[in-house]
Amino acid sequence: MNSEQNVVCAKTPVRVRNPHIKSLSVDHLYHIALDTSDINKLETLFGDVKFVCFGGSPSRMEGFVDYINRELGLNENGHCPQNYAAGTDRYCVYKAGPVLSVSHGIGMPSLSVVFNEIVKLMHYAKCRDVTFFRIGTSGGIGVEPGSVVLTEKAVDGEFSHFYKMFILGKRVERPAIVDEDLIRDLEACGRDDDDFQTVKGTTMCTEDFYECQARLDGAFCDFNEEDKMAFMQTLKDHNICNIEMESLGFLALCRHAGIKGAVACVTLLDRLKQDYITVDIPKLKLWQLRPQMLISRYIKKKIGAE
Ligand code: R2B
Ligand code: URA
Repeated sequence: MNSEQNVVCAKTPVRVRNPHIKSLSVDHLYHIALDTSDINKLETLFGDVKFVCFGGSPSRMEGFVDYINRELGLNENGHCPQNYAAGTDRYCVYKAGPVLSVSHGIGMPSLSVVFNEIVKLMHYAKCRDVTFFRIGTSGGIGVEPGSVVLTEKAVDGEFSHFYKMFILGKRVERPAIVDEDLIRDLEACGRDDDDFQTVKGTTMCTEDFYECQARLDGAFCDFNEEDKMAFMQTLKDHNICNIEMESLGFLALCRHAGIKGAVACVTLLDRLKQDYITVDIPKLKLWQLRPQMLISRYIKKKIGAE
């Protein structure tokens, strides 16, 4: 890549792939309770965002913004972080310096709604060079519980890496392509003295937590332990090392939006051994910090705050 191309890449704006947007007098980002009636305000508030970190639960993402504030030496007065989406209880949006911390709820439909609105927000705020992360939880397959898995490949329940949607009655498939450089850089953020391992692997992304993840403890189940273990072996044969519910949509949407993205999830249990999550709350809180630590180290490296 020559230096001119480098300069172009270094100023990549967030684009919205929708020609109709231009004709809206006010765009209502309904599920995050923001709108474009004062577009300058959006730029002032969010124009410096470089990293958007998504995670399932609002309280975890509030905790994450506190953590980033501490790591970057911001908010020294200890003010409560402001939830910019406080006008709704659908999602939360917090900010710490160049980092936006956003909840996405459970599953790809919920993720996709907030993803659309955050991409538009980044566009209206004239953000440039933005990287998206999903920082989440998952069930491991033969991986020590508490490990962090960086998704090298995301597949659905049929081992396909295409995120499928129905648009105007037609099936649309968008590939989930991982940014290998970003994964390599994140892997390099793991340290020898970490008390957990960081591994790269294939993630299976499902439509449901129970039957689709081969659990025997949901309200419905038409298979037995033997069937489940045979399926777990099939997952191992496909090099799948964790299961969760958003990676495929997240990575496909990042690629479709032209935004660099990666998924880092801690494993809460080993699905070869159990279905229910038994880790106690204090340990769960520590484990949930692990992918946050990796992303925070990456962010600090990128902004030269180390
Ligand atoms: C991981 O955990 C959630 C289900 O408990 C889901 O959002 C996911 O991907
Ligand atoms: N999240 C999931 O989707 N599955 C698990 O087993 C644990 C967390």
